[in-house]
Amino acid sequence: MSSGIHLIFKAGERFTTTNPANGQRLADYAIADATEVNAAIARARQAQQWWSQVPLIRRAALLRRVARLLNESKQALATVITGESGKPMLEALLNDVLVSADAALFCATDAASVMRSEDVPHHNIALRLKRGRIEWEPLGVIGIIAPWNYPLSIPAADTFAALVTGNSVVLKPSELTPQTALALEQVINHALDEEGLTTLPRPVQVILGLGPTGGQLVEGEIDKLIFTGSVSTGRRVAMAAAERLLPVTLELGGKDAMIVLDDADLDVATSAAVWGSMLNAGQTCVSVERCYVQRKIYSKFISQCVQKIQALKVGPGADQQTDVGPLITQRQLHIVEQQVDEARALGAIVQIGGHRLPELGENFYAPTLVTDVDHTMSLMCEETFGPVLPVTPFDADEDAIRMANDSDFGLASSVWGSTRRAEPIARQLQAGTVLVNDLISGFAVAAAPHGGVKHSGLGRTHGRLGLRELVRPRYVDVDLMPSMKKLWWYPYAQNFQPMAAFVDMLHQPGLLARLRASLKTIPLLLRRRR
Ligand code: TXE
Repeated sequence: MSSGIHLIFKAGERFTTTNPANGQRLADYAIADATEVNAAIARARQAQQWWSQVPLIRRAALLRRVARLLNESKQALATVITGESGKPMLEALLNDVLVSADAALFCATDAASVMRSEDVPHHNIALRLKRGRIEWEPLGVIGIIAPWNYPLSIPAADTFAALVTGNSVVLKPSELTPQTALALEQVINHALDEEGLTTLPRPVQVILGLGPTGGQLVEGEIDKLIFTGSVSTGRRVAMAAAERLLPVTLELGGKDAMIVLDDADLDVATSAAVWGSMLNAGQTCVSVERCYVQRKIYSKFISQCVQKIQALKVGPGADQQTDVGPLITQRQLHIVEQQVDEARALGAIVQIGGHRLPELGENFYAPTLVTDVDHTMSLMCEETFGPVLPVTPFDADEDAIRMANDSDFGLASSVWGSTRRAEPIARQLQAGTVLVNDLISGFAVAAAPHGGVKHSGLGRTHGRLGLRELVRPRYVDVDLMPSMKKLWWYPYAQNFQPMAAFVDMLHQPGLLARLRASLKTIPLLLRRRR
């Protein structure tokens, strides 16, 4: 094997999923081994042959059906998502089902403009008798490796973009949320049936397994990979992909900064900070991971946030009263706990929370606000992915910009205050998305690109830019004078001077000089005629 990814599974092994809220076993699944992964890729390759021949208008119609089916099955889907991921049902409904349905509709309406071929003008007079066009064609088989935090909307948006552009997909979901991916596959297959597109194999193949199954997908004969997950796994995946020059899009999380200026609406900004840091128990890549508040409003900001955190209802996501659910796994809880404990040991003050909630279940962690933090603490540098809001004051606007940019990550950030002040600050932040007086919602704008800078990743998903990453240009050039030999072909003898005059004719300053030069090209034309 060429990469550093080592396969550790054996044929016949299985894995089990559990409900993060109560630890109950949900289901178990067979792990796809190398043979099965390659068979899925082969099926996707075969499917792509017929799927890419389906006219774009029908592919778009399919995605409209998918949007309708997602809406019709929203309750059932939200139940599956909450069962596997632990998030509150309302979040599953909005941030997974609705975002996915919006993505399907976006692809259905906007793909035509992305796939439309473009005329290429020929400025050089010698090339005028030609017609050039850029045509866009699908890449082939797209491998998608998806995480567990948005188990429907992340793989769904990528899958829809791949399908509408004529690609097929092999999807490897997180081992923590396979049922959600199978439900997505079912919705797509149902829509294909309704649309009368019953040819086998299907254009979306789902393979289940742990990391090594994803590793096998990267090693397989796919044409592009979209990976969403941790920086460390993303780096390994990119190294394996580089071995075979496989193009990759990487979405690797963030350490998203929120800057609150002293002219911000305090009530709105504190509600935003609490929601932005606690949504999905903090397991959101475009969340609030660090908060910088201007000193004049700092103490009021802290006391309002603490009050609002106190009012949050923590519990199982299936309970409609719940605001904050459990963390996905014990492993995730350990990361959060370690970062908070380390910050505390280094002098940070936990204003509220900072402990587990064992009375609710083993994966629950209390919504937490930490002050007196600095950039020597992992809580301020590494992705926490937990219900923790670290807040620190700043004096001048430049200080906030400097601290926000002092990070290896650059996925999303937000600035709060008068637009007059906030917008210029937003433009100086190193991040793929910057929102002014809002947060996270950029992910829900189906037409907006999603992706980061620095260690947050490479490339973009979502929107027209995301669609563009799934097609390749082919330049097609047609000569309209097929019986004419070109002036610049052999033989070269005696052609240098007239050709130099030709270059002058095009590029020498001054009309007269260019006219003079054009006369010197006449021998070239006469010679060619003979
Ligand atoms: O991610 P992994 P994990 C961050 C977050 C979290 C940390 C770890 O900080 O605490 O990552 O989460 C598959 N080859 N994010 O362990 O390992 C794996 O099966 C190919 C940010 O869940 O990156 C799963 O499908 N694939 C993030 C996917 O990669 C491999 C979302 C993600 O798993 C593989 C999730 C391998 N060698 C976590 N090893 C975001 N960007 O939003 C694992 N996988």
